[in-house]
Formats: sequence, C-alpha cells, structure tokens
Amino acid sequence: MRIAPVAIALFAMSVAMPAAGQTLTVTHPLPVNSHYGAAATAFKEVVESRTQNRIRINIQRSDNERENIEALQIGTGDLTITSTGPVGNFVPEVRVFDIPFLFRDYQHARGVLDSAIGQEVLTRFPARNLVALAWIENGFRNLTNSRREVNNPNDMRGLKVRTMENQVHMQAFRALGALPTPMAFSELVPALQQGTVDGQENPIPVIVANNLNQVQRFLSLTRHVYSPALLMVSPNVWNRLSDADKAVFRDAAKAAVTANRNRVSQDENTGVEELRRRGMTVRTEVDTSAFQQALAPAFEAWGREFGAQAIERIRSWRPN
Ligand code: EAX
Repeated sequence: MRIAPVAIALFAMSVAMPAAGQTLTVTHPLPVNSHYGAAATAFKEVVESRTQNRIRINIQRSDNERENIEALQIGTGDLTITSTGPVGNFVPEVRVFDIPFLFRDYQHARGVLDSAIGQEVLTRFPARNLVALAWIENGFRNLTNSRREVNNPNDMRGLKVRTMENQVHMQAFRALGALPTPMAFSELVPALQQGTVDGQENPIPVIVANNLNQVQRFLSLTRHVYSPALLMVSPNVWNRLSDADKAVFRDAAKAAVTANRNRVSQDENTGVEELRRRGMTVRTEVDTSAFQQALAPAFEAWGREFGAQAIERIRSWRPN
C-alpha cells in the first residue's frame, strides 16, 4: 500500500518525460560534412546543452529518405532530415512547393517557407502520423549527365534522368522530353555507374558532398526547381516530451535551420569552382526561359491540381 503512490508517480514520470540518459537518433542521407550534417550537428548541440545531456542526440547516415520517414511513422525511428523528394507521397499538401521555377531565389524560397504559407503546411503532418519541426533546405537543383552538354530542353530529349520518387518532378521531366526514372538516393550512384540512367539532378551542396563528379561529366546550372527539406520527429517521441523539452526541440530546430541555410549559401558560393577543379564541364548559362516554355502544359496541370491562386500566392510573395 505504501509503495503504490511512488510507483504511480514513477510510472507517470516515465510516460511524461524521457528517462535519464535517453539517446535519440537523427537520420539523414548525406555525409557529415554537408548542409544536412550542419543542421543535425546544430540540433544536437542545442538539445544536449539545454537538457544537460539528459537527452543525447546520435547522428546517423541513412540514405533512403522514404524508409527514414516510414520509420518515424512506425516508431522505429526518432528524427530525420529529408528533402521533400518522397514527402508528398505522405503529406500531399507539400507537393505545391516541388513545382519547378516556383521560387526566384533563396530569399524567396526561405521567405515563403517561413511565412504563414509554409508554416500552415507544417500543421498538416500530424494527421499523417508525422511531426515536422522546421523547413530546412536542400537547395536549387541542377542537372548533371554523362552524355552531353545540356543548354536547352532539346538537349534533354531521350535522356534517362534519375528523379526522386516525386510525382511533380517526374511530370516535369516527362514534359521536357526526358525519361524520368524515379529511385531512392541510395540507388543513385550504382545506377549512374552501371549506366541504368544517364543523368540526375541535385543541388550543388549534394553534388559536392557526395562526389557525384566521379560519376558524371557534365553539369548544367538549370536551377530548375528549389528542393525544400524538413526536420521531422516521430509522434512516438514528440508526444512523450514534456512541454519544456518540446520548447528545447523547437529552439534546436531553429539553430538547425540557420546552420543549414548558411552552409547551403557557402556551398553555392564555392561549389561550382570546386566541381570544375574536380574535372566537371560546367555550363553556367542555360536557357531557362526555354525550359519554362517547355513546361507550359505541366504548369497548366499543376494549376488545376493545386489551384492557380495558391500558386500565384507563392509566386507573388515579396519580402516586407
Ligand atoms: O536530400 O534524393 C535526392 O536526390 C535528394 O536531393 C538527396 O537525397 C538529399
């Protein structure tokens, strides 16, 4: 009889708070020395210092983004950093941000995602058994391939291009006359090595961090689509955190956003030169207006799917 209240109190504590010494793992698909690594490290530093190491963060590379997301839903994974590549298959409201040539530049993309437009989409995750802490970023994507210099859409004809498992991107590459081949990031390098695909597209930070220059000769600065990313946590973890720890996670996510964006900006400044130095042939002047014209039928389809007004609200966003 006497120990009962103690037992109940201990049980309540164990449900409400992580036990002492709890370690949570953040997965992400890139090397430590990357814009995702920077985000994960900043997140870890804030969580560990603010909880005096009561919650420790372990960072683990795991390069199948879809599987990382599924692990959060099932509860076998704790946290993950992922591009929006496969996310629209889980949370369809995210797809509008995957439209090509939607954002003018980094300031525009970051501004929209930080505004009510982007924040509203984050509230859609819990209904899909996921919790999104913050928008981070992957960067503007550029085309690489092993066959030829690509300057305009005509050069894309018949090119087999690996895309992410993303309906919007696949639709775009079909409209451009390429043959989109969706696959997980984990399959990308083997597919390029074996010639299953001729090309792929990724932001400069990813091409540099993953040494894609070793398997691709030509780089065209198409900047055809901005690639947002997310820091997500499993509801299984989130729902057990105290309100104070949730606040720590939110602050840690802010630190992750800053570290991530700074690193993307830095990689954008130095990456192209670095890739030239590693031997890539880089085409900096690409006829992007021809790409946009070639996408006209796809833009019409997205207007019907996502609402022309919703798209225009994103396009016309301006910094205050
Ligand atoms: O999130 O799959 C991709 O091409 C992504 O850009 C990469 O995994 C980083």
